[in-house]
Order: sequence, then structure tokens, then C-alpha cells
Amino acid sequence: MSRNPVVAVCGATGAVGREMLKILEERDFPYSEIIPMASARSIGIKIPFKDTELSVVELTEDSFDGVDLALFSAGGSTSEKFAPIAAKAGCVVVDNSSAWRMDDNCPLVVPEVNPHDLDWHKGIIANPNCSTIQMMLALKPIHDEARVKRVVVSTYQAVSGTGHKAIEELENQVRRLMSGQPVVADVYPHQIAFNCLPQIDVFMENGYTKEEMKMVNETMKIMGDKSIKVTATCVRVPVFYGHSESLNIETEEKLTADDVRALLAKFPGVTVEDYPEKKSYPMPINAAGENDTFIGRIREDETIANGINMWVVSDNIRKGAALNTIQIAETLIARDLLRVP
Ligand code: 25A
Ligand code: L14
Repeated sequence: MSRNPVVAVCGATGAVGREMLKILEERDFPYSEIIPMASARSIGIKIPFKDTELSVVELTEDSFDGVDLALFSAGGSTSEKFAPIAAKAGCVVVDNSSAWRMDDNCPLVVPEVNPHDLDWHKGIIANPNCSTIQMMLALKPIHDEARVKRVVVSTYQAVSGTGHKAIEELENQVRRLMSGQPVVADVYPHQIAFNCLPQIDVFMENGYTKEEMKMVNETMKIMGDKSIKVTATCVRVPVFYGHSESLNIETEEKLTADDVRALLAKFPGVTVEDYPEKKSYPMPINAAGENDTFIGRIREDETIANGINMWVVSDNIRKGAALNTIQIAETLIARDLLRVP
């Protein structure tokens, strides 16, 4: 493409959409125009962008004429309906919802891990689940070196993943409880303030939640290896920004904790923070607002021959959503793949 792309941000008023606009601003992303889109109730909302202001327009079936790239984060049903309409109009879609991730016609991409999968895109590219993305950065260098056989993961997920209404719910519940008032749970099935909820997304027939099964299935697709076994427990915790994960990884070949530190330290997008003697390890309050995924508490699992434990923390709205989406778009542009074949 000879001119810079016209870029639509669909779901621009949401938690992820707003972060996308911030990141486009920060990174000098090449564009000739940026069009924030949302539902009818947000028409006319002004969003500051560089030294100007963008005005939100309604997302409709006719929105994509002349648009080259659409970044979607407006929920699964909106993506399901509008992503094919956009692609048909010749607009490449990078979609943040769960709608297209497991579709065989849609690459599911973490740019540091499987950029080659962009080669076969047909107009819709899926952004993985936030918890999956940060786990991929930890697993990929280990898998390449020693083959990952099985992973046991437990997550500690921030409320911002659910959107801005959930952020307000945690804030309001904390405020009410601190002043002795009863709380109302609206977004989540139970009080989230000062609590942990072992449910993210809906329950499936096998007793796991949909969020847990996303981690299982998306891992195999991104790594291009159906033999990697993942078992997950996903927990919501009263944190605003930043997901944490405890990983127990079993490998084919033996790796020492030092081997793993060295492999992770040279992997793009990863910062190793592992200095127990200084009480220094990753925490969500420090990862919030950062681009990297932080990994610490790296140690050998002494109960099996080839096992490693670690603690992985990342900003779920940035690397887990908005940043990864924009990195996919940047990779498409750099490799001249920003067109619907
Ligand atoms: O289905 P999924 O994939 O599981 O996604 C579910 C939710 O998770 C978030 C996202 O919430 C989504 O709705 N999400 C999705 N992927 C995510 C990811 N990878 C993710 N979160 C983290 N990681 P959100 O709040 O961040 O963003 C919602 C945005 O979507 C816009 N939208 C919704 N339906 C749309 C649509 N845009 C176009 N067409 C549609 N049909 C939504 O814009 C928002 O930008 P909006 O205009 O509908 O509403 C924003 C403004 O309106 C107020 N408001 C919200 N709900 C109501 C409301 N006002 C009145 N009544 C309401 N029910 C808000 O205050 C806001 O100002
Ligand atoms: O992108 O934290 O599949 O409630 C949907 C649920 C993102 C996180 C997705 C949450 C997730 C979201």
C-alpha cells in the first residue's frame, strides 16, 4: 500500500478501545485517518488524540467503505456480525473478541510467537485471550529449547478484562464496604471486593469455564502443536489492571532454573524480574501501564524430573488486548500483508 491506512477502532469507548487509541498515539503508528466507532449510544463522544479530538461515529454495515484496517473490541456478538462485513468491503480486521479465535480460516497470533501465521490470513485475524497471550511469551522459548509436554496454570485475573463497568463495580464495592454499607453485585455473580471468584466467563459441560478452555485450545493453535497439554483454573481477584499466572511446566528435556532465566531474558516482550534476595518479583501494580510481560519466581519443580515453576504478570489491557492487536497490525504493514486476498 502506497498511502498510510485508514484505521477504524470499533468499540472505541470501551476499556480496550480507549487503550488502543492511546497506543496508536504513543507508537507513531502510520495512518492517514483514525475513525473511532461504537454503538449508537456513543455517537458524538469526543476522544482526545494527539493535538486534536476524534468524534465517535456509529458502527454500521456501511462503515467500512474506504477503511483499510479495523481494530475490533466491541464484544463477541458485534465481531461476529461486523467482521465479515468489513472483510468483504476489503478492510483487514484484527479482532479482540473470542468470536473468531478457533475458526480455521482465521490466524490467532502473538507476534513474538507465530508471526508466520499472518501469511495465510483471509481478512480476519484474531487476537488471543489475555491470559493465553502472556502465557505464550513464557512458554515459547522453553518449548523451542526443551519441548513443553504439560502445563498446569492458575490465573489471578484483574477486573478490567471485563470492561469499564467491572472497574466501576470494584471501586463502588470497596467504597461502600469501607463506609459500612451493603454491596450490590451486578457485573459479577458475587461480591468481588476483598474476595476471589473461581469463575471467569460461563461454565461448560465438562465443569471447566470457557476462559479455562480458551487457554487450553488457543495454546495448541498458537504454538501449532496439538500435543501440548494445558490444564487451567481461572480466578478473578480484586485487582484493577494486570493478570498474574502461576505456571507449572513439564518439559521433555531437562532445563535448570538458570537455563530458563537465560532463555526468557532474551525473548522479545519479556522482562525477567527474579531477585528473591531483594524481595523483587513481578506484581500487577508494577506491570500496569507497561508493555512487557514480567516473569519471576523461576524455580525447579522438585517433585518431577523435568519441571519448572514460575510467576508471570502482564497488563491485560495492553499486551493482553490493545497492544497485541496493534503489534499484529504493525506486523501486517511491515510485511505488506495489509490487504484482503
Ligand atoms: O463478548 P466478549 O468477547 O467476551 O466481550 C465482552 C466484553 O469484554 C470486553 C468488552 O467490554 C466487551 O464488551 N472485551 C472484549 N474483548 C476483550 C479483551 N480481549 C475485552 N476486554 C478485555 N480484553 P468494554 O467495556 O471494554 O468495551 C465495550 C465496547 O464495545 C462497544 N460496543 C458494544 N456493542 C457495540 C459496540 N460498538 C459498536 N456496536 C455495537 N453493537 C461499546 O461501546 C464499548 O466501546 P458503547 O457505545 O456500546 O458503550 C460505551 C458507552 O456506553 C455506556 N454504556 C455501556 N453499556 C451501557 C451504557 N449505557 C447505557 N446502557 C448500557 N447498557 C458506557 O458507560 C460507555 O460510556
Ligand atoms: O477476550 O476478564 O475472551 O472477563 C473475555 C472475558 C477477556 C477477559 C476474552 C474477562 C475474555 C474477559
